[in-house]
This record gives sequence, structure tokens and C-alpha cells, in this order.
Amino acid sequence: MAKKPIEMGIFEAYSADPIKADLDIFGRQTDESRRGFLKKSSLIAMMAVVGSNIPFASNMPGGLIPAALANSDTPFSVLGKDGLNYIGDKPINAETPPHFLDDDFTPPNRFFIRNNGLVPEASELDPKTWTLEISGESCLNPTVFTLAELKKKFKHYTYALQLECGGNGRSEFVPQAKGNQWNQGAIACGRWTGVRVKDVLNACGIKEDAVYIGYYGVDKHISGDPKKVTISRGAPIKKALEDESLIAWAYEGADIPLINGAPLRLVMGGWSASVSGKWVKKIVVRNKVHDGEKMSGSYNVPCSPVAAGTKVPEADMCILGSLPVKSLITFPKSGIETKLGEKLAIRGKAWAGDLSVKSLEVSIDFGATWKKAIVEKQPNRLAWQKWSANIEFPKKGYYEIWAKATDSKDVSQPMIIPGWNPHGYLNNSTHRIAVQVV
Ligand SMILES: Nc1nc2c(c(=O)[nH]1)N[C@H]1C(S)=C(S)[C@@H](COP(=O)(O)O)O[C@H]1N2
Ligand SMILES: [Mo]
Repeated sequence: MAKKPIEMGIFEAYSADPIKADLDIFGRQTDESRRGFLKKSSLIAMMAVVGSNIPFASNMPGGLIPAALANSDTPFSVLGKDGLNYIGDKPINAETPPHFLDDDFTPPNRFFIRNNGLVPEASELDPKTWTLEISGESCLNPTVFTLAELKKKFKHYTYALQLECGGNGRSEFVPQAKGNQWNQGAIACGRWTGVRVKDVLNACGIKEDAVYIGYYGVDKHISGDPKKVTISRGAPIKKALEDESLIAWAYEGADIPLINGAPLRLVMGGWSASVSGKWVKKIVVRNKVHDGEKMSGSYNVPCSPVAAGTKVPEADMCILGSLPVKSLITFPKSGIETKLGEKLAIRGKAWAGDLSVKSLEVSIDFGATWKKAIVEKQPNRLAWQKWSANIEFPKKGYYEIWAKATDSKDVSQPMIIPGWNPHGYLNNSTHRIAVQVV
């Protein structure tokens, strides 16, 4: 598949240069530039970009981004982001290729983007006027805090917390599960700073019947309909009251990137990141399982396994929570060449939802034999762990390196795609890369 220079069609429209491409501060196309894009991305441009003729071009929906690009290394430029792969533009979704997750903590420019609705305008996200309401039927004294009050009244904490979209890996399910076709890169881990959810909720008083919290953000519904809520998910009160559950304003020592939820977001590491509400304006304490938008109908899996392709009634679906053990090889990048006789130092990340990673093994013979890697300790609960190993190859040729992590309860990643489910969640199968030994 050809990788052409970034010059035409969508590429130009997504250039990081706002003057050239009429982008707003998020690097999104304005209506003006979108119209321009549709004109520019003529069939000829599209073919030049994918590198060959498109036999069924007449069936292609207008504005469709060729999957060849979504799955390539072609840089996608939302302003302030770098090297992400583009999954969709309405809503804006982008993932990080594994080799760009090699930093100990994911820098802001490499943090994936997952939106259900329309990203708010910067003018709606002013930290100076931002307020957070704590209310709900199980809140004793509903209170509205300004961001400044939150910062002043409560102790600040910083934790490294990994966020992974529950749909990460969805693209591998057969038959295809509907939704964003994520490869492996809807995951990031970095140091979040904020106040503890529990400190803030306790200050307002939690009734004894509290079982759940729910969040509300300010992002508008994808339809633009102001009456529709985009997403309002939450977590059991037990998860919300953990030390590491934060209402955060900073990521890696700076303001959270606007597209990742500034000026304030919930961060509850280890769980489907759908519970970590962005642009959070209100947190409700509930006396029942939160019934906000997308608490049912999505972000759920069959309570017991089903055959591929089965239609599962809503009553038999269970809400996503802590995610299963998983790992990535972040160095080297898949497809490299290495010399026979030279040791290859490989490394990556592993994580296990609410649990920790106990061990990780690598294989170069398609899983026949495994070698233990060194797995580092977590800096704190709910952070991913670094791993590394040295590999020697017996002769020249094509190899795959496979990595398989095991969690603290002795559960390992499956080698093949795990149980199919209607919305394509929880694919924690092993990551593999290609290596040519020359
Ligand atoms: N307000 C709001 N919060 C949200 C979402 C959203 O669309 N709106 N998406 C959720 C989902 S599904 C994920 S995976 C994470 C993604 O966070 P990120 O965009 O910072 O990577 O945010 C969660 N919080
Ligand atoms: Mo997600």
C-alpha cells in the first residue's frame, strides 16, 4: 500500500497549519475547509492517496476516509496531536500506533482521542468560569464548586493512570462488530493531577443508599440536537471512592489537552475509559445504577458468552467495568530488520485493569516456546507496567514476536481473539510484530 506525501485531499484539510487548512484551534476543519475538502478529494486525489484504482469508487460514501489511511502510519493532525491514526472525523476519533506508546508516560500529543459527540468550542471550556456541580438523590448537600474552589479546598494528588477504550482491538472481531474499528492504539497512560472524587463527594455528604455515580459533560450530541445528551456514564460508588479516582485538571504537568477533556475530567483508571467523563460539569450520586445516556445499549457485553453473530437481548447484557490483562510491544516498530547474531532489545507496556501484571512472556516461534521478560513494578495502582527482553534469533528469515501478559490472578492474554460480543469489546489477544533477520 502506497504511502504518498501529505499534500492533497484530506491530508491538506488535516494539515496542522491552521492558516493553510482553515482549522479551528482543535485542528478541526471549519465548514469552509470541509467544503473545500469534499471538492478537493476528487476520485483522482483519492486514488493517488490509496495508490491504485478503486473499482467500486462509485459506491464510496462522500467524505469517506479510505481505510488504507486509517490503518496506515500516516500522521493525523488534530492540532497538538502527533502521529495518531485517524479512525473517523464525525465524531473525531484517533488512535496511537503501538511504537508511539514507547514513552514511560504517554505525552499529551500521543494521547488517543475518543469522542461520542461534538468536541466543545474552546470558548465553552474557560477554566476561569468553569464550575462542577455535585448533586443527585444520594448527595446530602448538593454543591457547585468553581474550579478555583476545588483547587483550594481539596488536597491535590498525582497518579499515573491508564485509560483504554473498551472497544480497543474491535477491528479484529469476525463478524465485524459495529463501532469504531480500533486497532490496538486506544490506550494511554500518564500522570493525572487533580482532587480525589471521594474527598469532593464526602465534603458534600454521601447518603447511605448511594450505589453509583454518573457524570455529565458539555459536549453536544453528534446530531447537534441540544436536547440530546451525548454520553452520561458512571461507575459503582466503590470504584468512584478509590484513592486513585480523580477529578483532574492536569495531565503530565500541564493543562489537559482540550480535546481530552479540559478544563476538568474524571479519571478512573483500569476501567473502560468511557467512565472517565471529559469536560465534566456535573457528577451525580445515585441510589441506583446510573441510567444516563449510553449506560445501556452500548458499553456492555453479554453476561455469559455467546456464539459469534448472536443478537443478545438488552436484559442479558452486563455493563463494562475493569478491563482484562493486555500488552503491547512498543519497540521495535513492526517490520524492522535486524542482523543475525545481534541481540534485539525489545520492550513494551502491559496492564490489567484493576489488577496488576505479574509476568510477561515473549515468543519468536509462533507460541511454541516462551521466554520470560522483565516486568517493572507499577508506579501506583492502575498504571501500566514497562517490560523488556533481549531476543536472539537462530537463523535468517521472517519472524514474529508475540508478547503475552499474565495478571496477578494468573489469567493470561489469549493468543486468538477472545469471545465475540455484539459491540466488540474486550479484545485482549496478544500483540505481535514482524521482524526480518538478515
Ligand atoms: N464528555 C465525554 N466524555 C467521554 C467521552 C465522550 O464522548 N464525551 N468518551 C468516553 C470514551 S468512550 C473514552 S474511550 C474516553 C476517551 O478519552 P480521550 O478522548 O481523552 O482519549 O473518554 C470518555 N469520556
Ligand atoms: Mo471508549
